[in-house]
Amino acid sequence: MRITNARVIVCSPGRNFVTLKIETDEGLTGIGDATLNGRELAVAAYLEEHVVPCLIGRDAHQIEDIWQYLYKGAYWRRGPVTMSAIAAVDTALWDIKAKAANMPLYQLLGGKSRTGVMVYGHANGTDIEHTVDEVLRYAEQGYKAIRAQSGVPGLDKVYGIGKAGAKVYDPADSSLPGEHDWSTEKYLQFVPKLFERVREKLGFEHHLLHDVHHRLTPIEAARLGQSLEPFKLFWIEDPTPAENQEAFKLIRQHTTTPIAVGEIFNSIWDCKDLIQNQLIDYIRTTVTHAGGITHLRRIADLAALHQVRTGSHGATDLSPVCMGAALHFDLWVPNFGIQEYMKHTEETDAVFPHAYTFEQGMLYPGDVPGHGVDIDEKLAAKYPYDRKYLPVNRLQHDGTLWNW
Ligand code: CS2
Ligand code: MG
Repeated sequence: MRITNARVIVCSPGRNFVTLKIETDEGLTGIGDATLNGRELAVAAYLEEHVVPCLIGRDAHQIEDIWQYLYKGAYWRRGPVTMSAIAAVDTALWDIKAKAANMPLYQLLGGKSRTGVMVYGHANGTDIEHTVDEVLRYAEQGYKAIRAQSGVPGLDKVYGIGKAGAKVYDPADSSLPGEHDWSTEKYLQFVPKLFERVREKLGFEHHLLHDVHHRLTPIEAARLGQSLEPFKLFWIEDPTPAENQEAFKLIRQHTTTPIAVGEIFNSIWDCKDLIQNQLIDYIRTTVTHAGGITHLRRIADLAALHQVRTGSHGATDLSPVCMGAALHFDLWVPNFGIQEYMKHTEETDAVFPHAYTFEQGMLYPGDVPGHGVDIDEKLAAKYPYDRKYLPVNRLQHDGTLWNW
């Protein structure tokens, strides 16, 4: 089966998405997500200018060879742009192979290891009581695991909290990078109070999660982890930037609160030391940003050796194509932990019709051949690209640029 054509489709049904569609001489097509929030067109150009010409005429069945060809063949290995582009090709080819086999993708990976995929939803509130209400609302909807983020007293804008009245939190909301302010002192004082109150109202039946979004130093993260121990969190996420993997040793020496890292990683090399030294408990790399199903599988297998489980990033800036592929992966992967799930808008769901469904805190990928997600190209064409940036973060007391 030969690849005859590959096209990049950029659309913005509420937010920007980059999709690669591969066509074959047997009439089978497959799609992959290549969305890199805030830098979308870099990946679109990488695909159009440098990858697509190399795909035409290749055997669509040779997924591994094509992966190696694009990875080693670029010479310039790794990086989010390269790896998102490779991921889109890889995901589209797995989609095609599964359609050719007339099977849902999870069957090709090795079949089901579980009945469904446990997901966590996002409860975001402007203050403690608002956040508690949101957590309870998610619990009522059947979620077994809930991430809680709250506005911090004295801080104007923080990660996870949308504009007043916004139904869904979307950080990439302005035509130039927006500015948030930050105070580690205010945050560290506040977060234990938040989780104390959430546990008081919710009890201990549900899993609770929290995203620190790279804002603390290792010793501050250690202190946060320690202060949250009574509230038995499922994880704290990205407690400190992870370019320096060694930094996590210090956090580990001080706390038993589980740690999750990886949404901005793009290869096994970014997580190798964290995994091998058991410095984290969950690896959050995605199909889209970490080289597709082929590479994610390699990361998960390394993680399994060290009892690290998966917890893939699933924010709405990853398209439904990523979510569909991730769910097949999650259903199979032996060391599955949890999957992040934020509902896409109705506009996005209409552009990307999909087979996955939600019920009682679980997602199910469905049983149609392939990964079960399609793109309505006519509808997509009605939503042209709309440049948007992620925010930056500055220290409140003197304006120093901090980690967002
Ligand atoms: C986040 C994301 O979902 C998460 O855990 O950290 O919301 C992240 O900020 C965005 O995906 C950035 O594009
Ligand atoms: Mg995160």
